[in-house]
Parts: sequence; structure tokens; C-alpha cells
Amino acid sequence: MRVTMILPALTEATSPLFRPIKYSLFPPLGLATLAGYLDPDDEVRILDEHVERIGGQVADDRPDLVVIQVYITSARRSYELADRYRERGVFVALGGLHVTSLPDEAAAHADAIFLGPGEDTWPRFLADFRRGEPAKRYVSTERTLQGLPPVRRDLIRRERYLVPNSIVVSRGCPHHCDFCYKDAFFAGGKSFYTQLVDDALAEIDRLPGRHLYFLDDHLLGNRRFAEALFEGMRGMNRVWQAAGTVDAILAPGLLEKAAAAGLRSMFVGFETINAGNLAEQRKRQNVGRSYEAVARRLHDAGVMVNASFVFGMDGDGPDVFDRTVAWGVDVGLETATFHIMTPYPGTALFRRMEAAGRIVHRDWDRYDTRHVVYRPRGLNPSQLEAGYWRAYRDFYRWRSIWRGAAGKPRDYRMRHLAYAGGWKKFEPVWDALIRSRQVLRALPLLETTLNGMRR
Ligand code: B12
Ligand code: SF4
Repeated sequence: MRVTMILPALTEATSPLFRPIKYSLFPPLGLATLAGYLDPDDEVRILDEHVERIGGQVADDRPDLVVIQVYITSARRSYELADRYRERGVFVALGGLHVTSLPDEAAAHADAIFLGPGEDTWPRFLADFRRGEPAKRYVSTERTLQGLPPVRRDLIRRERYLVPNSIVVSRGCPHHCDFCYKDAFFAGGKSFYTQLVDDALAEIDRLPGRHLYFLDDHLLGNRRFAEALFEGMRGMNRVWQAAGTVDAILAPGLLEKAAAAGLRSMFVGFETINAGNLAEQRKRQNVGRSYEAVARRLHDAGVMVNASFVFGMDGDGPDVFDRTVAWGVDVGLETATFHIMTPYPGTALFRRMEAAGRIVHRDWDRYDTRHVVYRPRGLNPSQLEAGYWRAYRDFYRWRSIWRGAAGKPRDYRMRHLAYAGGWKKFEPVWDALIRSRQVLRALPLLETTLNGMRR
């Protein structure tokens, strides 16, 4: 059987807003996971539009099966590709987060759609398809990561990504924030589950080089699992990055174990510095926690902070941007990611906004956390968009980067400057590396930087 798997990009990678380096970070792990279920004699390839123009490759492509992973921001493009394949009589399977949120919309462009994670439904479909009796809709209910076939990393062209060693050892998260994709995607079964520790360690062991990026929503979400994983990773000489929540970082002992196993940078969902917003978004694990203590604890453990903030919640007024940036610079955050609040279909936030008549349009292209797609309360849409861009500019000014780094010990000060500067200040260098397919060459530099400028 011949199979083409496609991860379409949000704007065909031609928009001026497209930052090549942001999209050349991670390979299509979801599709490589699904490819693991195919037979060894199946002919399969993965196309990732974030790192290549795919027009020529899909123009006359007539495989037996096309698989497209659909995110909200790439839905339009995904449907366009799906329609073209179907016109040619090729069977099209659509799955992923957006298909799960809006199955009827997706079904109009597919021969089969998949709701939720694919580990149970995909092998079932493959058996049906080979028998010539595929169903139109597959809904995931059985959730386990045990006994899975290995991820087909051989299909990933490592040289196209800065972080080819991305890995997930769990799915979902134990929390239930209103704006998050998670509850909708995992409806109908468990919404947080992990691999067996030994399987996770074996997968880590298979990855070449030193650097790892855990894409798990919350790597610290199951303390027993996390402790055993970090214990097993000690001595593997890895440096790695991951995401975790405020409460888990403050929990005594766990962070130290992670740092001893090689954790060097952590993505933290602070979301907002306005306490009232947290209750509104059911972000209970953040309520009443000292964010200063979180930043201090991470820095004391030698871990850089990548802080995530959302602007436009109902408690935010026009001062929220400057206050957030000032706080971040004061506590020495190395990097920050800002978002305009975006109600994704299927979430509790979307339902609440829709019931209140506050959703202004359904142009999914603009549900990219850079545009205002709802009626905000405490500030108007143009203030919100302008403030969002200003926050990025102000946070990544050299003056702010110097100030944030200033109070740190020498090695960590250099690391802060190199990491924040490298990420935002050398765009032409990244572009040149990406264009010449050399981006992977920057990985040793990333490893050295993460390691406090030491090899
Ligand atoms: C890595 C990542 C990225 C990477 C690359 C994506 C990639 N290479 O896959 C980059 C940096 C490019 C990125 C960018 C963005 N991202 Co992003 N990203 C992620 C992240 C952290 C991990 C994805 C991942 O690899 N998961 C692990 C794999 C194993 O799971 P999976 O991909 O979901 O695949 C499984 C299932 O979905 C399913 N499946 C998927 N497709 C199909 C198809 C079929 C036929 C079948 C059967 C099954 C199936 O089976 C797979 C195995 O179970 C997720 C968070 C998350 N936990 O998913 C956010 C996430 C997907 N991103 C999100 C967003 C909003 C964005 C941005 C818009 C952010 C921004 N402001 O720029 C952009 C735009 C992306 C785009 N192209 O449209 C949202 C998506 C919301 C939505 N409803 O679509 C998420 C959920 C984050 C969040 N919590 O809000 N992202
Ligand atoms: S903690 Fe993060 S991943 Fe978990 S539900 Fe909240 S936003 Fe989603």
C-alpha cells in the first residue's frame, strides 16, 4: 500500500508573519507515530509543509491513502489539499485536534475522520481499509501507551529541524483549564496517561545526540512516573527542555530531580498576572501561588524559564501588557511567549463566549493567538492586538534582556543573553541556516547554551 502523510502549514508558509525558525523546531511526531502501525512493506512518506514547499509533490500524487493532520490554523489548507486528493479519487483520512473539535466540518472533506488520539482507532481503521470496509468515523475511547510500535523516526528528515529529538512520554494533563484544547480532545476516555517508565527510557536511549525536548503538556503531572523517569535518566548525559505547571514546580523535591537528570529550561503556563483571571479560567493550580517563587526556584535549580502569558481575559485592562513585561524582566525570565486569548471550538471558553454572543467570526486562519476573534471586556480589540505586539517588542529589547540577565551569576547571565538573544535577535541567520538545510548544525550551540555555556 502507498501512503502519503501530510502536516499542512498554517499559511502555506508564505505569510510575512511566518517565522521559519519557529516552524523548523519540531518534526511531525503525531504522523510518525501513526506511521509506526503500517506494515513494513507499505510505502510511506511524510510531508511537512512547515519546512518544505509541497505543491509539486502533491500535484500528481495518487497513493492508496492520504493522511492529513489538522490543526485549527491549518484547517483551511488541510481541506484544500484533501479536496484535491478526493477529486483524483484518492481516499482521504483526516484527524487531529481540529477534526475532533468540529467533526462535521471536517467530514465534508474526508472519506474517514478520526476523533481523539489515534492509538486505538488507527490500527482498527487500517484493518478495515485493507479489508475494503472502512467506516466514515472513528472515535477513540481506549487510552493506553503500552505496547505501541516504535515511532517511525526514520521517516523524519532530521536535518530540517533544530530539535529533531522531540518526544512525548505521556498524553494529556491532569488539569482542566477552560481555554485548553485538552478536555475536548480527550473526551470519551482517559485524559491523562503515561508510558511505562521503561518504555520511555528505551525511547530516550534510541535518540541520537544529547538534546531532548519533551512535548508533553505536563511532564511533572504524575509525580511517581516523573520521579522514576528522572531517576532512570540520571547518568544518561542528556540536556533537555519540558513543560510543567506552577504547582508542580513548587512541590518540594521534584524539580531538583528533574534538574539532576538534565532539565535546563522549562515552559511554564503562568497565563496571567491578574489573579482574578485565574478563577474565571478554572486555572486552579495557579491560584494563590507566588509566581516570583516559581521563577526563583527554577533559577536556583539552574533551569531557564520560558513563561507563557495570555492577554485579553476579562480582568485585563490596557495596563496588562506593560505590567506583565515589567514583571517578567524583574524576575529574570529568559524567554516569554505571549498569546491573545483564543477560544478554540470545543473548549468551555468557546461555549461561554458563544453563549454570550462574543465570538466575532469563525475564520480559523485567524485563531492563531495573534488575532482577536472575540469581543474583549476591559480593552478594545485594537488595543489588545497592539499591546500584544508591543509586549514582544518590549520584552525582547536588548535593554530588557540585559536587565533580566543582570542579577544572575556570570555563567547564567551569559546563558540568558545567548538564549534570549539567539531566539529573537538573529532572524536572518536562522533564515539562512534553514534555507540551506543546515539548521541542525546549530544544535550543539543550543546544547552548550542550555548547559550554562559549558559542554
Ligand atoms: C509541537 C507543537 C507545535 C509545533 C509543531 C507542530 C507539529 N510538528 O506537530 C509548532 C511550534 C510548529 C506549533 C505551532 C503552533 N501551534 Co502547536 N503545539 C505543539 C504541541 C506542543 C505538541 C504536538 C505534538 O507533537 N503532540 C504529540 C503527538 C504524538 O500528538 P499529536 O500530534 O496530537 O498526534 C496524535 C493525535 O492528534 C492523532 N492524530 C493527529 N492527526 C491524525 C490524523 C489521523 C488520520 C489519525 C487517525 C489520528 C491523528 O493521532 C496522533 C497520535 O495519537 C501541541 C500541544 C499538544 N499536546 O498537542 C501544541 C498545539 C497543537 N499547538 C497549538 C497552537 C495554537 C499552535 C499555534 C497556532 C501557536 C501560535 N500562536 O503560533 C502554531 C500554529 C500551528 C500550525 N501549523 O497551524 C494548539 C492547537 C489548538 C488547536 N485546537 O488546534 C496546541 C494544542 C497547544 C495548546 N495547548 O493550545 N505547535
Ligand atoms: S495545565 Fe496546561 S495542558 Fe493542563 S489543562 Fe491547563 S492549559 Fe491545558
